Amino acid sequence: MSDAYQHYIDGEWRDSDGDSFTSENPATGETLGRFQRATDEEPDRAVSAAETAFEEWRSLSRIDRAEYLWDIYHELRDRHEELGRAVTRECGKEISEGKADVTEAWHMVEWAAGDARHPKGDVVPSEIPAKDAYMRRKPRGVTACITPWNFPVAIPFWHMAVTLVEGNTVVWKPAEQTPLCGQIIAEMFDDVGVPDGVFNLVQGFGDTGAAMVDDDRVRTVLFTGSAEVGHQIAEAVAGDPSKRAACEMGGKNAIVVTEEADLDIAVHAAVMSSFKTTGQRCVSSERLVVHTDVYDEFKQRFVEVAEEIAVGDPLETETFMGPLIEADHVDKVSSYNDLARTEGVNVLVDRTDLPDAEVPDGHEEGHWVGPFVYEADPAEPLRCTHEEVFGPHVALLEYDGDIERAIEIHNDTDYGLAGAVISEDYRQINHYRDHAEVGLAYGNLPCIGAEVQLPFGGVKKSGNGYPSAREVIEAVTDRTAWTLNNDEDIEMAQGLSADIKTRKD
Ligand code: UN1
Repeated sequence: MSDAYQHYIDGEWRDSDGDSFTSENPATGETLGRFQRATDEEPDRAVSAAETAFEEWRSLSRIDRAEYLWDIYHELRDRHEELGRAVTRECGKEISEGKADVTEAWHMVEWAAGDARHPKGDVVPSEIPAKDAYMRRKPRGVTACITPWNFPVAIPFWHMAVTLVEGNTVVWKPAEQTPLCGQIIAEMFDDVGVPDGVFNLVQGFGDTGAAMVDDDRVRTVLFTGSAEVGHQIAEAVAGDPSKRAACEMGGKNAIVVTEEADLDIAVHAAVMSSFKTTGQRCVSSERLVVHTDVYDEFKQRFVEVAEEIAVGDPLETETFMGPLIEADHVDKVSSYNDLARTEGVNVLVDRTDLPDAEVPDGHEEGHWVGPFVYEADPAEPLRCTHEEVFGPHVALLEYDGDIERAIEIHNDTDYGLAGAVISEDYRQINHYRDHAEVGLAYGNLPCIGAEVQLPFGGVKKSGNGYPSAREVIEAVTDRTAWTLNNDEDIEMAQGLSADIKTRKD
């Protein structure tokens, strides 16, 4: 299968005996590359390589490990334009988003590599003056990283940068929709000469991810993706107390617009949150909870933008929304739009089937879907206002009364990832901050665009892990409470006698 890109295992590019699959540009249908699909053998080999490499890698200093990451950092910066275009071509996000994906990646690498020179652990007091007590961290070992297609460069580095600096080794499976970005990243690791087996790339589908999760030698699983798969992973590791999974899943995120809101900010934040990445961020908002006093004006202004928003070639800087990722996803989003009608909502904008005239030349094979906006009764238990669609499918939910009512609607979902409040009243903002059931909360901002220095992750069904910066350290290391006696005698705390008494005494 020489025409297909290979796996990268133990410092070598390797063929497998499996089938191959292609990566397609979702805006044009153009084939971007052919990739070997892992059989059972590749995850097994990659985990073996990572297990063998672990002892030597963990024995380097954190600073030495981070030097490899600094080289990657420079590659990401030097190749920003080229990589940003690759992201856009492979996953369809408009070009400023493609480039931002790469920027977010180097921010994370910068954080992780810079952190290597920072003090780590705590010096803890002891009741015994001659005892020195410390909290130290040790790497756990082989880490499986399973990442989604919508941030094909940033999220892999959320997972891998800190994990590697902490001394773990990695087996990575990128999403099957974005194997080319995976290939480019693996080439970078190869170029900077990371020791063999420390970083391994296995290209494949869900069966490959499952094989990695089930492998007893894998100590930690980092996963970002759908709630369905995340819950399967959490269940799969639940039976093994030595194994750990940090899973970050989806959301049915909401923005609350109060009666005190600045509507310029409200409309701007809602449009960004609902339509950037064509609604395909786990943090995208699919619900806008708007106070009755400003509802009509907000609705009119939001609908006006949704009608006009530029859907088209994501490589063009004039475009706001690119295509959806794949044909199946068009079916899914369209069926939720149909479901909303069946559930009796009032449709305000329906650009589900983009007219041919709006599809740019040469992009007829793209997976085009425009905004779908409707109003619904927040008191109704509708599926369309409670299930994650992962597309430009947006409900306006009108509320009357105080901020408590808005919060009830906001929290009326199994998920709890991201949300925002738009208001000029600091009491309402503070109430939202304290009562919104989300891991990422924003005031007078969109609910997308988190920065790497903050924890990233949700509550409720949205996940059990924070796969960003500091929190990844918790996931990929074990703590040791280390106590050293500097005296010649043993003295115990809590009044515990250290005298040894024998029958002769
Ligand atoms: C995701 O949608 O899966 O907060 C991640 C943001 C980005 C990451 C989104 N930093 O929008």
